[in-house]
Amino acid sequence: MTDQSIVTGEREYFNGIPKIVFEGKESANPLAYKFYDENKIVAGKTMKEHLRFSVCYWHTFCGTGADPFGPGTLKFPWDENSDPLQAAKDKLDAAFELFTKLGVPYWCFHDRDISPEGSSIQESEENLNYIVDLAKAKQELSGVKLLWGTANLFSNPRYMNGAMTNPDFKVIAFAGAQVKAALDATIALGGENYVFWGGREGYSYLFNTDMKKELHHMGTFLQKARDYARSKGFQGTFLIEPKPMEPCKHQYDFDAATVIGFLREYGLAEDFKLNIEANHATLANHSFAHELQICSDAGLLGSVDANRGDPQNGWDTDQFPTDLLDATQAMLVVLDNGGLGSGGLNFDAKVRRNSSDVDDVFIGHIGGMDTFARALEVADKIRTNSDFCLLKEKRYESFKSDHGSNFENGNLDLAALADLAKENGEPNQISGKQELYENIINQFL
Ligand code: XLS
Ligand code: CA
Ligand code: CA
Repeated sequence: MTDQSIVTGEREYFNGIPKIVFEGKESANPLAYKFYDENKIVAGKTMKEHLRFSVCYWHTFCGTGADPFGPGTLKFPWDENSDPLQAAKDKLDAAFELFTKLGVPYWCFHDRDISPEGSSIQESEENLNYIVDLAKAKQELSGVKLLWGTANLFSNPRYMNGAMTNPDFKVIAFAGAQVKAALDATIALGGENYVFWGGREGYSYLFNTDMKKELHHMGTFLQKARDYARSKGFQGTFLIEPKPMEPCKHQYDFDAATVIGFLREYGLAEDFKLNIEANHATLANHSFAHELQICSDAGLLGSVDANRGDPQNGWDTDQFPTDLLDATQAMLVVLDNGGLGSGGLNFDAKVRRNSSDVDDVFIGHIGGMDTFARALEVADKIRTNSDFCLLKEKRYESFKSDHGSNFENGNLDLAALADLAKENGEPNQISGKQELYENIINQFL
């Protein structure tokens, strides 16, 4: 047995694809990193430590490219076995082959990605536990770790009206069983985070929906999920992933600001942070960096789903991130935040429906990893070799004066402000210098 097959099993699924290594910018090899050199030190840490890359299970091993106009185009050899549990086992072999060949430190999954739903809750739990045991052994052999686990509370038709926010209590109880098992699985695999993305938590029609009640149910459900996981020893971070629409017309976790308000209202902000997906940010008419900044300012930046949308359309295309400017702006916020903590950069991204070669999924991940490796270096240079940070600091320097700092600390009342205005007279214009900031970023790209 080779080193690889000890981790992955006897069969090679990504035939002929070698372990991907760093070859540098001049390399013409599509199956090599041009910028991601995992041991390279940037801003005091290795690239691997900064970027904490993760592969998602659902797009890469479950998404065959089906769309409303036609079936999947990607034929996965791990789906061939007619026994669903054997197929799940084969898929796990393929997954660890890809993780280890790419050299990513993390992976993440939904319960139903890794194991089939059974005909009863008990059977589903047995299936999940069976695969979790196998995954645990593979994690130990390979050193690949779990960034986060989650439960798929949106695909099964029972969740057509939502899970945690379903108008029927029986469905909420079902969701409870599923989340309990997914939390147990995440804990068993040493997951560093647990994600709640509000799949069908939202509404399609306002006038058949009691929004207030549904939001209260969601807050209560999340409190109980937290309490359960903590009682079982989970020390990781819970994450909520905002998205404004799709599948619902209106999703309750619309954007970062909405979610932060919700977490504070329900006493969840001590245990929960946010998982920001780039494509969801743009669907909410925000930039990726804006959403990260909102979280960072609240001390709630948890993790990132690194992908991109298509500027010409309005749905979640989940493309691999290749836009260097966008990634650099994101990394400026991440570096300012002091890193990602227990989060990571998870590629919630899929190859296009017509990218049907076996190497395409590798090329997609390599491109995403190189983009963020480059963005990390560029952002670090902007921060350390230019006036970029200083410019912003200077913009607010009037708050360092006695009066400015008194105001900031809440020690100046409105009448005192008015007196100071009379004393100071008309303020001088101070330029915002936007073009200068933009030029500095471009200079380092
Ligand atoms: C869907 C979401 C989903 C979450 C995990 O749009 O991105 O994949 O990341 O449930
Ligand atoms: Ca996502
Ligand atoms: Ca998405």
